[in-house]
Amino acid sequence: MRQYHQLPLVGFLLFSLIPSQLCKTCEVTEENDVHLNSLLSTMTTSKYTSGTQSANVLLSLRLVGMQNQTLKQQLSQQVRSSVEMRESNLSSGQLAMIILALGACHTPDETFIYDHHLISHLQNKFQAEIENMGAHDGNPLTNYYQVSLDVLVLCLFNGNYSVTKVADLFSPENKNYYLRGQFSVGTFNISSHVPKSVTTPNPPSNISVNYSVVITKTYSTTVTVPSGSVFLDVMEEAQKINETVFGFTVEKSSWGPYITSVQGLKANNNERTFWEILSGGKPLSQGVGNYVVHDGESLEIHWSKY
Ligand code: B12
Repeated sequence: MRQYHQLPLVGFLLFSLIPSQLCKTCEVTEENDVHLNSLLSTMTTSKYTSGTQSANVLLSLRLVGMQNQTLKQQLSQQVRSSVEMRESNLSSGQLAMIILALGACHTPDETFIYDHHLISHLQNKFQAEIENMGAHDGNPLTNYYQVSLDVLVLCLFNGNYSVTKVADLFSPENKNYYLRGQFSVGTFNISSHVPKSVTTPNPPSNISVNYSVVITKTYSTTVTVPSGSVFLDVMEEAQKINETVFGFTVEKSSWGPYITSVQGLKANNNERTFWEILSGGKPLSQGVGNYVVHDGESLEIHWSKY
C-alpha cells in the first residue's frame, strides 16, 4: 500500500509536533468549525469495541480540548481495562497509542502508565520489533507505522532506545520504504468512487458485479447481491458459489473486517504480503466492510506485496 511509505515522514512530523502539543490544544477558525462538527458528533456518539479505538478517540478529544468529561472518563476506563485484560496481546503500536492517550494533558490517568510499568513493556515490544527486523530482512513484527509510534512514545516518556539504531531505521536509504522503486506517494492512485446519485424512483433491488481472485492465475465469477451491499457481501456470495476458489478468512480490527487469507493463502508481515482489494484495477481506499459496490463493477482481490 503506497501510503505506507509516507510513514517515516509522518513519524518525524509527529516528533516535532507532539512534545509541545501534548497539552496544547489547537485552534480551529469559525469558518472551519462546520467541518469538524460531524466528525466530533460521530466520535462522541459511536460505540467503541476495542481499547485501541477508544485510545485513538480519547487522544483526539484531549488534543482538541473537548470538555465532555463523562465520555473521556468512559473511554479512559475502556483503555485501562484493555491493558489490564490483554497487555501481553497488544501489538507495540497499540500499546504506544494507549500510552499516548493516557499520558496526554497530564491527567490522573498518567499514573496508570507508571503503576503498570507500561514504558518498560513498550521497550520490550519495541526490542522484539527490532529483533524481527534483524531476522527478517528489515521487516518488523507489525509495520513501520507502529515502529514509529513506539519511538515517538519512548522518546516522549523517557524510555530507553538506541538513538543510532533509530537513526538507521528511519534513514531514507531504507529499502523497505520504497514501493515499486518509488519513495514518494506523489503518483498514488486510489479509486475514490463517488456513488452515482440515484434518479430513478425505484432503484433495482439487485445488482451484479464481477469478482476475481488474482494470485498467479485469475479466478472470476459473477455475483448478484442486493444494492447497497459492501465488498464483503460479494465475497460471501462468491464463497457460497465455490468455497475452494473463493473461500476466505477475515479478522476483526479497529477499521472493521480485515481479509487475512483467500484460498488458504495467508498474508504474512515477514514476507510483506497482503490481500489487496481493487475496483476497476485501482486499489480501494476503504476496507471490505465499508466499500459499497456498484452495478457492473469489476472487483478484485489480489495477492500483493507492499
Ligand atoms: C500498515 C497498514 C497496512 C498494512 C497492514 C499489515 C501490516 N503489516 O501491519 C497493509 C499494507 C497490509 C494494509 C492493507 C490495507 N489497508 Co491499510 N493501513 C496501514 C496503516 C498505514 C497503519 C495501520 C496500523 O498499524 N495502525 C496502528 C495500530 C496500532 O492500529 P491497529 O488498528 O491495531 O492496526 C491494524 C489495522 O489497522 C490493520 N489494517 C491495516 N490496514 C487496514 C485496512 C482495513 C480496511 C482494515 C479493516 C484493517 C487494516 O492492520 C494493522 C495491524 O494489524 C493505516 C494508516 C493509519 N494511519 O492507521 C492504513 C489504513 C488502515 N489502511 C487502509 C486501507 C484502505 C487498506 C486496504 C483496504 C488497501 C487495499 N486497497 O487493499 C488494505 C486492507 C485489505 C484487506 N486485506 O482487508 C486505510 C483504511 C481507510 C478506511 N476508511 O477504511 C488506512 C487508514 C490508510 C488510508 N488512509 O487510506 N494496510
